[in-house]
Amino acid sequence: MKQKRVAAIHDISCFGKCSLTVALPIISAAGIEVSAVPTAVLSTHTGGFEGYTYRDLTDDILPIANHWQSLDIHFDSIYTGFLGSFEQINIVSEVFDKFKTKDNLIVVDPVMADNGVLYSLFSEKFPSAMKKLCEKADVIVPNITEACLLLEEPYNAGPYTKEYIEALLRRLAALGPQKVILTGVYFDELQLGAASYDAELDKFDYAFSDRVAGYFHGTGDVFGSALVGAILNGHELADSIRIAVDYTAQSIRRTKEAGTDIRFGVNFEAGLPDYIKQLHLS
Ligand code: PXL
Repeated sequence: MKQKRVAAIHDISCFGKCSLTVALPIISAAGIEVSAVPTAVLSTHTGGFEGYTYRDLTDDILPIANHWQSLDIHFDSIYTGFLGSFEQINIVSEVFDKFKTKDNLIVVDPVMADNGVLYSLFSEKFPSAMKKLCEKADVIVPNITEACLLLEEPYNAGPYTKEYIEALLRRLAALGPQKVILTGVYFDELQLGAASYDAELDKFDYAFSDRVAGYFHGTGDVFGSALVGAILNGHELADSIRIAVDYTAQSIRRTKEAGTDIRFGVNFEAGLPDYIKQLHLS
């Protein structure tokens, strides 16, 4: 069987386990080749550390893509996450145009906010640019805060109802993507998880896990990467969100039990053998 290949377009936060340092190991463990486009190099991610370095690599993105195009390299998926500026969003949109085919998957995680708050790095106008990028995607993976920003509506802290979640999913799909996966979904205080909508099948699915109290950094990227690995291995959306929710929740539980600083990221590494098993790769 031909090995699948993903282009992962994210920053490298050298310390703190998120973006490329999460996407590379998880998607590789799923048996998929990962080509990396680093959009910036930071000493740490921006979630709770002071004085981090930030080297912008915006000017390198198109030359990398152009070189790959000259080599006739194709991708089964392009997976984007944290993008640092409007210019990067526009350039990534151009990269989509270069590599989109009728059967590959553009996956956009519109990383920009959480818990009702836009990350401090971004201006109020950033969500409308991210919305344009989402319109070009086949799959989007927002959390509820990002979903509300994309739909230009006030944040709702929850707990949610099925009607609310399904209305959000339908409206997000109406922006363009055929598949929408919403994270941070909960109907009561006991469980937390994800909901998905496949517009072509008009089908909703849910996956939950017991809630672990606290906020753990990088979990959106762990979830997104595990999801990309599952989808590209041919799993249905319902199965893919269950695999990604279980893997992320286990990573959080392990980290909580170890008492690790929540800024340092979660221990996703110890769960890789089980993730591979869930994908039926071993
Ligand atoms: O995990 C999302 C993320 C990725 N990259 C950087 C970040 C964040 C979230 O804060 O700061 C640099």
